[in-house]
Amino acid sequence: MTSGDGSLTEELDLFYEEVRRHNSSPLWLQERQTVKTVPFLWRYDDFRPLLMRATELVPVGRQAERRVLVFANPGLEGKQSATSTLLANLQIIMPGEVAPSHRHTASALRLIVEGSGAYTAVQGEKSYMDPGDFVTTPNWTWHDHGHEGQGPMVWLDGLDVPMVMTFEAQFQEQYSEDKQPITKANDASMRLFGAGTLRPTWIHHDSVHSPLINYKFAHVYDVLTTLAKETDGSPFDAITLEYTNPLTGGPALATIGCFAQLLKPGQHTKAHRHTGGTIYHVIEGKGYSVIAGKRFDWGRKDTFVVPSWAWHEHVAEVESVLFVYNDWPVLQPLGLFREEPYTERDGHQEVTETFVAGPA
Ligand code: 1HN
Repeated sequence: MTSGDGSLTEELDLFYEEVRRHNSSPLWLQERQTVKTVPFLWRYDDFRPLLMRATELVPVGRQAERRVLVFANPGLEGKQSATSTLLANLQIIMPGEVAPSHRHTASALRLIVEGSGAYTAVQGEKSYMDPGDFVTTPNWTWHDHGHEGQGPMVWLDGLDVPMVMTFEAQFQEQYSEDKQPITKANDASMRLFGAGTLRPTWIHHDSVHSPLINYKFAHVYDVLTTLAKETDGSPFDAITLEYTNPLTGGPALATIGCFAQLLKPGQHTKAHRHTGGTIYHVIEGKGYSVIAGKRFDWGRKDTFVVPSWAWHEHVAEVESVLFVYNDWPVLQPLGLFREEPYTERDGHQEVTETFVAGPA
């Protein structure tokens, strides 16, 4: 029945062509969905010179509202994002510059990398930022940045832009002036809500996000190191603290889970995997992570990605503090969060490859 098979193939081709003309596609021919995000690392030493060159070539203003270099995961061709749902960028601002006020439905966080004297203003409140500070810009809040100090100021931006774009819920508005009016005392939210266990009863905060703008690193580091005297934390995640909304105990940002992780000198966590592509930024320290069998050496200010469902474990050569963020607040209530420990080889992966950082 050779000729019969031939005509069947021809008939199938004709059928597929007709289905395509109907703007449709047969499910049985579609590629099975797999994780496209790859483990990757961007070294700060490679990016600092690029950021400095950008300060000479590109002024911040209404043309380039933010001087930002976006980390593009090579597994996510054309998407220009660190994971499928989150952005990780480095932003640089120089003394005297103002990144003009706007608001958008994407939520943002800043993790300060270098410098001082710059502020972020959010909804009428200014907060000056120092290295290691975690600063929130919840969705649809007016925000602008300005630098009143000396020397370059750099931070890591984390945003849920790809998630918001997937939902096609992107809105953006410019403020009528570069700077929004300041209507509150600097860091007013820190005094009102920073105590965490004591809630100001006369304030009604009508938002799914934390009312706190700046979670100062000095406090976070103090809590981490105090706990480190008593515990190693989780075998998989060491001492990890979540940045929470003090009014609910939930995540600081409704769409982005944010954490600070302390690894003691010599600490080697056990491997596990979970859904939720995760971005790690090294606030301080030195060590390496094994991600899907590949070794990623990291140092201060480097940023790396652990894709969803990738085995990962961390090794600190000296005391290390990592800032960690992912999309768990969206996955969890939808029943999409899963987690699994690595049970072979006493919980440690075999290292089969070493990642070489730097330009292609
Ligand atoms: C944004 O508004 C900022 O406000 C930084 O600093 C990075 C990346 C994509 C979209 C909006 C900022 C951004 C951004």
